Order: sequence, then C-alpha cells, then structure tokens
Amino acid sequence: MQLADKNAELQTKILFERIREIPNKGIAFGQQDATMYGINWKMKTATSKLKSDIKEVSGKMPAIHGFDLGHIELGASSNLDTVSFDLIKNHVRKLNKKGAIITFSWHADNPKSMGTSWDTTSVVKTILKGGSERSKYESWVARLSTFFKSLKTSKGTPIPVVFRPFHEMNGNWFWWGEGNCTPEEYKELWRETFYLLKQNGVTNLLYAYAPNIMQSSEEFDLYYPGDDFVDILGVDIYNYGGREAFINNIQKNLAILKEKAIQKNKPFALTETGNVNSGSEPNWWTKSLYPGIENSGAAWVLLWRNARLDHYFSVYPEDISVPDFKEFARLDELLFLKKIKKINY
Ligand code: BMA
Repeated sequence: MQLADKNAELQTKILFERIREIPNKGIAFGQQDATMYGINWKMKTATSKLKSDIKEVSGKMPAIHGFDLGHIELGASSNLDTVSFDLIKNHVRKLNKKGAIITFSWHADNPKSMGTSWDTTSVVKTILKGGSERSKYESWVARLSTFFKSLKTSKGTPIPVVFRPFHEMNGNWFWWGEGNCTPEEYKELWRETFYLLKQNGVTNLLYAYAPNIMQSSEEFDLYYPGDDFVDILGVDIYNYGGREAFINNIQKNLAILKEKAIQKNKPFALTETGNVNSGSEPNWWTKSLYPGIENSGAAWVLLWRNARLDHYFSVYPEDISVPDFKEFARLDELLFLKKIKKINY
C-alpha cells in the first residue's frame, strides 16, 4: 500500500486502511460542519457534548465530519463561514477520539485579487513557481501547514485527516476551475501545493481529488494530478436537474470513480451532495439519494452544510423530510459514528 505522501505517519496509513475497509460494511454518512451549527443554533464555545441536527433527528452522529479551511491562509481566527478554527480543532480532537473520520475542504481566497474563491480573476499561473504571487502563496500554504500540524490528540499523537483542496475544478466558478487556468496549470498547482505541505513537515494528510459532476471518465482524467499525488477519488453532485437526473448522475459518476478506483487501487466517495430543494422533497433520502448510492462501493457520502433555512442541504428536527431520514438512517447499509468506530479502530 502506497500513500501519496511517502513520509505519512502511521496514523495516516491506518486511516487509509480504515477508509478502504468501509465499503465492505456499507457507506459512511457524513455532513459538513455538522457539530458547528444547524438550523437555529450555532456552537459558540467548546462544550463536552457534541450537538448536530442529524443526531437530533435520528439519534445517530455522522461518521464523517467535513470542515472548511477558507481564510486559514489569511491568518484569520475563523473561516469564511465565521466558524472558529479553535472550535474546529477542538471538535476534530473529540470526533477523532470517537472514531470519526475528518475531511477538510479549502475555499481559499483569490491570492491575486484578494477576492473570494469565486473571484475568477486569473491567478493560478502567478502562484506557480516563479510567478509574481508565489511568495504570498507560499506564506498561505505555510499557515495551512501550521494548522494541519497542530491537529493532535491530547497525548500529542498526530490526527490524520483527509484534505480535499481545489475541488470542482471542472466547473468554472472557482479561481482554480475550468477556463480560469489550463488543466496543466491546475495539475501543477496541485503538485506544487502537495510538495509545499511536505516541505513544511505535514505528514497527517490523505489527499482527495474531487471534480463536480462529470459527463465522461475523460473529464476525470483531464485535471487528475497523478496517482502519486492522490489517495482518494471523489465527486460532488447536487440535485439541480431534478430527481431522475440526480439519481442518474450519481450512479453514472460513482461508476466512473469505481472503475478508476479499481485500476488505481484507491477508495472513492461522494464527497459532497445535498438537497437543493430541501424543505419541499419529503422523501428525498430514500427516493433520491439512496437509489444513487446503494451498492455503489463508495466509502462515504457527505451532505453539505445546514447553514440557514434558505441554505441547508440535509435535515433538521422540524424538517419535512424527518420521517424519511429516520427510515434512511435505519438502513443496514448506512454507517454512522458507532459503526465506523468499529472499523479497524
Ligand atoms: C458553499 C456555500 C457557501 C460557503 C462555502 C464554504 O457551497 O455553502 O455559503 O461559504 O460552501 O463552506
């Protein structure tokens, strides 16, 4: 078994083995910022008990926990969604102890314009080696590295996590996305960032590569930085096109990933999904999401965040989809925290 990072910690290797084992048992359920906030609540300071909308509804804690590192590059104390990095660290420690798997995305600002991730001012070329914004970018990755290195248990053991940078690159909405840099520049950005993290002594990462919905397997290959730089294959899929298209997209895309995953001997996951019609599709869980992921071989499915009533992708206690979610969560194939803890832990 070879990880992208040849100096990876033992803990990182164990995490990889755990992830590879998951599909033999089912599919792990996750959510972004699950313990940070939900509909009508926000965690302000660290408390011993971890709350989450999913747990309130089903009695079960998600197995996979996503967090975002956007603005860590600026030296900010909280991320682009006003979530405190100290609180993230605190929950990562607690969740890791409970056997959860942690995954980080990075909605980094645009290093040239200093706008958001969605500011598509041309920039990738300027942060590659020799570019005008290179030194700024190196300082950004240095801050990112400091954060990753600070993830430790109370005994000082490194906490291994999944890092999923520069996601949805086949869409045109991020500065690293299609049309805003060439595929060659994208791949170079990935590899150079990987080497910077390594130079900075980061050894607790599994690297996940995740395009948005793909039309073909060539679309996956176009931006793929190479087997030596990636550990986990992913895809992000939302239901903008309605139920049938959603199910088809998931099935087709997970089949693409499965084929790649077998060739490459790497695990794969539905790294982002969610109901964009939340509040109006009562049986979305068993009639839209489950038919897509059932028997897919994916290690996990990560629901996007429950930010507010006009921007939530999952379920909360008063939600119209509560009964359906409970049914979904009872399916044997769905793995929540307690079941994931037992996998090689
Ligand atoms: C997006 C939206 C944004 C958010 C970003 C990072 O998909 O949810 O509101 O800032 O993710 O979490």
